[in-house]
Amino acid sequence: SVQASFDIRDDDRRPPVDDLLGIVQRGLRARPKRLPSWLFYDERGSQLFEDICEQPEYYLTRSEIALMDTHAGDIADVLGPDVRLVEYGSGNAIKTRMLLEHLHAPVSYVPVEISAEPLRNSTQALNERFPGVPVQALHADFTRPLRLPIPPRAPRRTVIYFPGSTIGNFEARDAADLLRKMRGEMGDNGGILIGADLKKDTATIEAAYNDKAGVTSEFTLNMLVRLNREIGSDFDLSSFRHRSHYNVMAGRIETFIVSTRDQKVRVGKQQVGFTAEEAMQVEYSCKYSPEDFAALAGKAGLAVAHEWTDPQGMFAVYYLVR
Ligand code: AVJ
Repeated sequence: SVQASFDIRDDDRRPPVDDLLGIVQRGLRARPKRLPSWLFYDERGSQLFEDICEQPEYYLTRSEIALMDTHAGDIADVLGPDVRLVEYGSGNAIKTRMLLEHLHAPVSYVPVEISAEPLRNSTQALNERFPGVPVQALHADFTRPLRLPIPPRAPRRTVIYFPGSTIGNFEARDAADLLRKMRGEMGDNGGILIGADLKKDTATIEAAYNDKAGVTSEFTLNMLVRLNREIGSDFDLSSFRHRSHYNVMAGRIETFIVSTRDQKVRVGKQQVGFTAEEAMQVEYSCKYSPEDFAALAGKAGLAVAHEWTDPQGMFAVYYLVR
């Protein structure tokens, strides 16, 4: 019988998160002020993101799952047998399970994740569900060069899986850089299986980032809760609000934390001033038409070999090759 096996390796070159104060102070000196969106994902923020995925307005997750439900078999046929599957981020792994269920004799599954706890949980769950697939988890920042673990046997190809439209959080230049990095890691015969939200009417997109129940608003403001706890700042939660709007020209959701009054906030030893209605930028979620996405891939030296959409045409998954 096949031995269940999983192992979690630490990449010692992960950037230390202990310079949180420095990162935040730098962002608050910028004009306009801006903070990086990865700051959303502390434990509470990760839970709130999962709650967002359940909101009726947030169509992205449901659409990508519907897409996998319809096309996972076809996708597995395109990837072919003996694939090493490297996933950027390890999320809650529903889509990964749908893919692994159809893959033909996968060589290994390599989740790459910067947060230790989610990585441990998803690694264990996947190993229980697919005891025949060796899991070689990598605790690392996927935006940096990766040292992939040696596979248990020679794969026919390495496929990097990047679902969830996480690529949308990167501005055009950074998105192309990340794809180019993946291109190097997958090798000549490899590929990238990547999910990206499609452009559509403004009302549908804006509703997804302004749900009626206010979960997205809480998710956004939780960033300040986190900073108050972790760097000892004193953001007054009742004096800031969430704002997300769709910039049609740029093709992206732009999310801000808006100060509702003139105020000063202590951040470390500094006092940071906010004027009434001042907007601090915290997230972009870029939307791509299939043509936009092919152009982005082209900038990274990649071509779209296949594309799939869900039955309602809300979301797309692309297979990119050299
Ligand atoms: C996890 C980056 C895909 O941009 O849609 C959801 C994060 N932010 N609601 C997205 C998010 C606000 C999400 N991604």
